[in-house]
Formats: sequence, C-alpha cells, structure tokens
Amino acid sequence: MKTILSLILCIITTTVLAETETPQHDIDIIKFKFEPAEITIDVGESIRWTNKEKRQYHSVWFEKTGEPEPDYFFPDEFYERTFDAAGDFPYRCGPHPKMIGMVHVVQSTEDSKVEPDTSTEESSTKDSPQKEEPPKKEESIQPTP
Ligand SMILES: [Cu+2]
Repeated sequence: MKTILSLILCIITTTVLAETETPQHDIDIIKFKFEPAEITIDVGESIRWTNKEKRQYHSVWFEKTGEPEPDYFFPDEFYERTFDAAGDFPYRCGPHPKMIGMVHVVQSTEDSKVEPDTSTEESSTKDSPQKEEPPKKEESIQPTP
C-alpha cells in the first residue's frame, strides 16, 4: 500500500512541477551589490536581475564565458538569462569590478525521474539464442533378412 501511495504522490508532484512555468529566480541589485550574490538553480531555469538603485546603472556580465559585456541597465530595468547547462557561472558588473556574483547551475533530480508512460512497455529484445540441436537420428535397427 505504501508504495502505491508514494507513487501517486510522486505523480501529483510531477504534474504540479510540470504545470508551473520555469521558476523565476530574482536577484536584486542594490547599493552596489547583487542580492543574493550567490544562487543555486536547476538547469533550464532563468534568473532576473533587477536594478533597485535610485540612479545607478549596472550590468550583469559573465566575463569568463568570453561574451562581450551586455548593455548597462538602469533603475527599474532588468536583465534576464536562462541557464541551459550545469556548472558554476561567476559574473560581475562591468563598470564596478568589485560587484561580483555566482550562479551555480545543477542538474535537477526531478527531471530525471520524469519518464514517458510508454516506458512500461518493454520491447522484448531478449537475446536468448536458442541452441538448435540437430534432431537425433533414431537409429533403427533393421533386421537383416
Ligand atoms: Cu555595477
């Protein structure tokens, strides 16, 4: 019984997760700081950096990726980015090198559990070579006349 219950719960959880759009993570930029400066997200999720300063512009620059610095953005503007690969992504603000942040992107464990229903039908590709033994010849003893 317990296994059935947990299975149902698992299905419900998966459905709920599938229905919700890609979770949005928010990072504020205020007083020359990324808040939070370090964040861990799942692969495929996106982050929105919002400039909450009064009059200071900033940028979110993933310099180590070799990309050019994106445009500065001003108070109440934001920068968005989706992370499709796992790894650690340090970034900084272009005009303010002391403003640094880190994005840890990890492979979601829930994603790997989601399997299509068709997987239950296992294709019978069992390689069981049947040894074909030659039919034994019945030695019939023929009476000699
Ligand atoms: Cu800045």
